[in-house]
This record gives sequence, structure tokens and C-alpha cells, in this order.
Amino acid sequence: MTAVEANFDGLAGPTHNHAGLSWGNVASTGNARRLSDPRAAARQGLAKMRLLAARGHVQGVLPPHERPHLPTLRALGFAGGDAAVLEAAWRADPNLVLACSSAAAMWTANAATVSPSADTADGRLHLTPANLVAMPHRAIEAEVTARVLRALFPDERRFAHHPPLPAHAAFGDEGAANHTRLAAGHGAPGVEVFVYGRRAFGGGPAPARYPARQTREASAAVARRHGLDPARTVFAQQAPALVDAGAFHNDVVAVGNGTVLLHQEDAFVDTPAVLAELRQALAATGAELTAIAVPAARVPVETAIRSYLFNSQLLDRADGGMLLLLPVECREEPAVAAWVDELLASGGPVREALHVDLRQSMRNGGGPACLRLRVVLTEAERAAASQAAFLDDGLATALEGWIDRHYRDRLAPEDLRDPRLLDESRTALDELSGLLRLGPVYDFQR
Ligand code: SUG
Repeated sequence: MTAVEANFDGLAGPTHNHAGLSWGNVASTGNARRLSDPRAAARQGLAKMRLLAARGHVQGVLPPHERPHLPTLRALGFAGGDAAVLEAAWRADPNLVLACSSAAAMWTANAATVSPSADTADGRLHLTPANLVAMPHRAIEAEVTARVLRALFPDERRFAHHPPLPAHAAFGDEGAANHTRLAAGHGAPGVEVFVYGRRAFGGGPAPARYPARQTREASAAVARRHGLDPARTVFAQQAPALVDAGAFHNDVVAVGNGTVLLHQEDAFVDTPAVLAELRQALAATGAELTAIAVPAARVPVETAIRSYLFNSQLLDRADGGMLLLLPVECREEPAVAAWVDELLASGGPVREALHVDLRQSMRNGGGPACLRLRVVLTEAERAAASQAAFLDDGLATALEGWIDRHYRDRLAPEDLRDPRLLDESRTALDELSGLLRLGPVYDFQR
């Protein structure tokens, strides 16, 4: 079966800001209270999408969510008109407004876990929106994400939509950021790798300083619902020391594509055993694993996390090689730059490196790979998906105009109490849902 990988990137929303909400994400806390530029954030993300679409990659767009999220503030006991709710919440505790105002839905690697139809028992593509319960500002994303995914992939005969896992820390699920698929080709049966941070039940190693957002129980539940073949499913625990160094998702220390896994040398608990299991599972599909380890002696863990080397996108090139799409910060770290040069010169599968400026997102700990949700689609599935969210020149130009018309170029966290920002944001999203033909996915539209 031939299939393509579509990357659905999240657009930064009009409230993109640096509130420092994510404990354990060192960029988030390190940039807390800094001024943000929502317009630049959205433009930078869109430029990445445009670049990949122009190179022939299938690129889709996922919309920002409604923020500040008034239904959550109302659920917390604030009543009255929208402006009164915002003001009362801010006076009670600004943190409540900040938690309801993050544009974090842009990091769509956390939107859902997606299993392509080549891997599932019923031959459908399966999607589970992530519950994101570890962080209050992200736990409010799942419902709208589910609506958007249903709008994009409407045909239940081809697409199986699961609800998010039960909303409890024992089932904390962060989506595709902790999930990698390796396969001989996008359409071939693959091995799905689920990486978790801790076990909810039964003890075992766990990070001491920062939260492990994903549990093994959550990973196992997603694999079970998706009808994956146990022989082609690998569960691995992320090394607790790396979580404690600031790698809050697996995609901060590893990235895979095809049969290649690029990883920090000690990315997992017992990395050699994980690689052996992966190699064996892949061999059963007739494919051979190429694991590329980056030693800490070459790129220290803190440098990898600061530069987001592993949060790059690894993509197929038409010539059979691969492209590594990195954040510009990787060029600014000499150890990373030198290692990437060596990788390209090694004659291995990675033949090209490109750097993109995503500084606005990076200041919240969101690199190239955080911004995209990979959806492997057969030709028939691609045809059955809603076409309006696939990016071409026309849509990219329309989105640029939309961003320039609606987004501010300067936002301080205090601005989030401004009811005019809420109005601006709703006006923008209403227009966008028309542009992307999503239907009424937002609460304010229902
Ligand atoms: O969940 N940052 C996001 C970044 C998500 C990155 N995703 C992947 N690694 N796939 C998070 O920590 C920061 C928000 C703030 O500080 O205002 C934030 O939510």
C-alpha cells in the first residue's frame, strides 16, 4: 500500500504568550513573563509549513483554540458577562486567567496519538486525542482537538476516533510527542514505539524533580484501543535523569522516521535493551533498524535540550535520503552544529539539514517537531480527509493575510485580562474556521 506522511502543524493563536506555565519545561519557566509577539509566532510557524509544502511534503494546518477559555473560568465559579468573568478571575488569581489563555494547542505533537491503518487490526486509521492532564493549561485542549480531528477526518469507515483517556494522572497521555513509528515505508506495516515517563501502578524508576507526564498505563491503553499487534508494539521508559534535566517529552531526546531512530545515547531506561527489542520487532516486518546515538560526550544533555537538536523533523526526501529540519538554535550551539555536520558527511541516511526560525515557539519549549502531528494517509484516506486544511500557496497566502489582520505583535501576560483581546481572538477564529471549513468547533460558535 502506498501512503504519505502528512504533517499537521498547529498555528500559534492570538494569545501566544510566555506565562511560564510548564514546570519541567526549562524554556517555559526560563522565559516566564517575557513579552511575546503572537504575530511573529504564527508567521514563523506558517513559514515552516510553507517551506515543507513547497518541497513537496503534504502539509496540513490545525487551528488555534479559543483563548482565554471562558467556559473553564465559568466552571471555576466566575459568573456574569464575559468581561466581568475575566475581570473577576484576574482579581481572584491571575494564574487562573493565564492557565485559560495559553496558545499551547499549537504544539500539535501533543494533540493526539495516531496509528496508521497499516498497523491496526480493523484497517482503519485510529486517533486518540491526548488528555494532557499533567498541566491545567493543556488539559482544556482535548475536547476541541477531538472536534477538529473529527471535522478533518469525517468518514468513520476509514477513521476511528476514540475519546481522550480518562482524565486522571494515572492515565496521563501527551500524545504523539511520546510515540514514534518506524517502518520500511509509510504504507508498510510499522512498529509503534510508546515512550512513558513512569508507571502509575507498581512502582519502578521515576523522575525526582520534574513530573513524568505520560504513564505506561496510558500508553498501553492507547495501543490496545488502536488494535495494534503486540509483536509490533514496543513500550519503553524514558530515562528519569533526562526528564529531570528538562526533557518533558520523548521528542526532546529522540526522533524517528522510516527505519531510522536518532536518539540521545541514554534516552531510555536500559537503552540497549530497548534498541534490541525494536530491532527484532522491525526485523519481523522485513526492515532493519538504523539507530544513530548522540553521545553526551559530544552533545551534553543540557545543550541538546537548549538547542532542541532532537526536536527536529526527520523527513523523507525524494532521492531516498532524509532531511533534518532543525531550529536555528542548533546552528548557534557549536557542539550541535559540529555534530550535525559530521552526520551529513557520514554517508548515512540523513543527507540534508535545514534550519528554521521558530524562536517565539522555542521560548515556550516548542520546536519543529512539537508543532506537528504526523498522520500517515493512504491515497484513499487522503481523499476522504477534508481538503480545506491541506496547505497550498493559496491557503498560505490567505493565512498570512489573516494573521496580519488579526494578531497583535506584542503581548504581556497582563494583557490577557483585556476583554478586547478575547473579542479579537474570537473574531479571528470565527473567520479561520470558515477558511479551513471546520464548522462550529469552538464553544463560542455553539
Ligand atoms: O506542554 N509549552 C508546551 C510545549 C510543548 C512541546 N511539545 C512537545 N515536546 N512535543 C508544554 O510544556 C508553555 C506555556 C507557557 O509557559 O506559557 C507550554 O505549554
